[in-house]
Amino acid sequence: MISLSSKELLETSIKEYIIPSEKVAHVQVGNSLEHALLLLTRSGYSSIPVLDPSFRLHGLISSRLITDNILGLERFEFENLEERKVENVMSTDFSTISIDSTFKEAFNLLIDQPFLCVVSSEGHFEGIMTRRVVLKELKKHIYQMIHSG
Ligand code: 2BA
Repeated sequence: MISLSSKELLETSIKEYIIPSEKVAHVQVGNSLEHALLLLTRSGYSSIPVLDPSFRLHGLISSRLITDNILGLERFEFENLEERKVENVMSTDFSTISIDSTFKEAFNLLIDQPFLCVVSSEGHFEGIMTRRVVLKELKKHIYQMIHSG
């Protein structure tokens, strides 16, 4: 592999670092909190995207948002999990990136978010870019610099 300078790496397209949509665990807008909690628990992820049937991104749902939502005065009201919907609980305040974004843009946003949803100009969900992928790439880059210098 040709080794890139740090500047070149920062300007690289994110295309090759994306986890494609078909490999990303997600829920649908109309799903119940019970379904979302089951999926989050089974997948092991703490937060996942919320999509509609046309694969448009609507928000993010996490175990923390769900447990917060069913927290009563003295106990968790688990009986509410079935009737409450993901779309009323999900968060919508987060950054996304486009398929044409650079590594540098993703890198800066991944300081504050563990993953970024990649959305096309038509609003379609293309996949995610995770902190892990960026850290792995930076590790490779730093090792190459050490061994070449
Ligand atoms: P978390 O679920 O909080 O996971 C934090 C880190 O723990 C992940 O970092 C990964 O290194 C590890 N991890 C957690 N669950 C895992 C699993 N089932 N298999 C393998 N490794 C697991 P990142 O890989 O940087 O991911 C950052 C965040 O991106 C995750 O945070 C999760 O919210 C989301 N994510 C990653 N891959 C996903 C996928 N295939 N589907 C849905 N969400 C995903």
